[in-house]
Amino acid sequence: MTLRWNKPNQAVRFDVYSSDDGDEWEQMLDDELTFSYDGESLRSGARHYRVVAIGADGAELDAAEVTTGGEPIADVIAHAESLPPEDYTKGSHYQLTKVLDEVKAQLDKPEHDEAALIDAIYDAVDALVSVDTLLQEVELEPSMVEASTIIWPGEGTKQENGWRAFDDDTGTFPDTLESVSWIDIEPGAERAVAIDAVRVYPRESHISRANGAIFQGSNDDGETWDDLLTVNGVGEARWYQFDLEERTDAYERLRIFDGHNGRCNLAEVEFLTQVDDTTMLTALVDEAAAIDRSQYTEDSLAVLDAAVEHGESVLADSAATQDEIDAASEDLLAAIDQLR
Ligand SMILES: [Ca+2]
Ligand SMILES: [Ca+2]
Repeated sequence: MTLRWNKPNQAVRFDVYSSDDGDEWEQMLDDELTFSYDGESLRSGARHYRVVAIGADGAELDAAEVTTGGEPIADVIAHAESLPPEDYTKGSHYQLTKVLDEVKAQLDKPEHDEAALIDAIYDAVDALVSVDTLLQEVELEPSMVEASTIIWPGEGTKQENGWRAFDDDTGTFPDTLESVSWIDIEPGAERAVAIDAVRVYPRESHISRANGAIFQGSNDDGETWDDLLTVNGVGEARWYQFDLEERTDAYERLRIFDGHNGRCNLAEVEFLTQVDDTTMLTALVDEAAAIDRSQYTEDSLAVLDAAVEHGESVLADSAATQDEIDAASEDLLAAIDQLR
């Protein structure tokens, strides 16, 4: 919240006061030549401000008051509900939906603390975790990487040249001998992995050479290549992340193809793959463990226990797919709902 005002003629200094109730005032600025004041943004309720203009002789020339307020709770709820679930981990978004359900239930009661409910929503929104936290760098080894030529002007090996894009040093970069060149990455059939995003750091002295590099994948030993991404928009010496529109196939071979005389000058490259999202299932297992069992029937607890046991086995299974994880979450959610 920023308060701004104009300078009346003859005013040389300003005082600013704030108050929660309009009766008791606290001085925030004392005799300052400024035309704005940064106050704390309010989540709920109201706060009053009073700006006093002072003349050269120290006399009060003019004063004005304003009242600021937080958003109405309906707007806070609407904003929280408008956040796209796919941008966040399933578990963190589930916690937000639970808070919103609870807030709406409370709002129906005559004696509710609206400020506390608004705080609870803000806290749950703050606690959302970006889905980007599930992106993991694909681990490569020097033996998996090879450039199409040795290092310009005629040094090292093709492997050493290619590895310069993966050596975790933004000061080193592949530099090929030819205007059409490439870097091959061969994770192999067993380690073939689907790609969700690519991060790139350009060569600092030749930044624009990164633009035009084409990331490709092949599953027929390099006979044919699928284009996955063309780098563009790189203009500074920093990391750029390119999120692919959809997850690629799992490729046994990847290639960074440079047909624009950029000499494969990418100082660093990271292939990112999204790991399965177990946050919702984990949250539900924790929620089930915290349930007061004395409140429920043995039959309904038996259903819950079976769903928890299955959920824990899915969490422990490193080969479990996202569909299996989601199905276990739904079962567990239903088992919690059916408690009687
Ligand atoms: Ca790296
Ligand atoms: Ca490097």
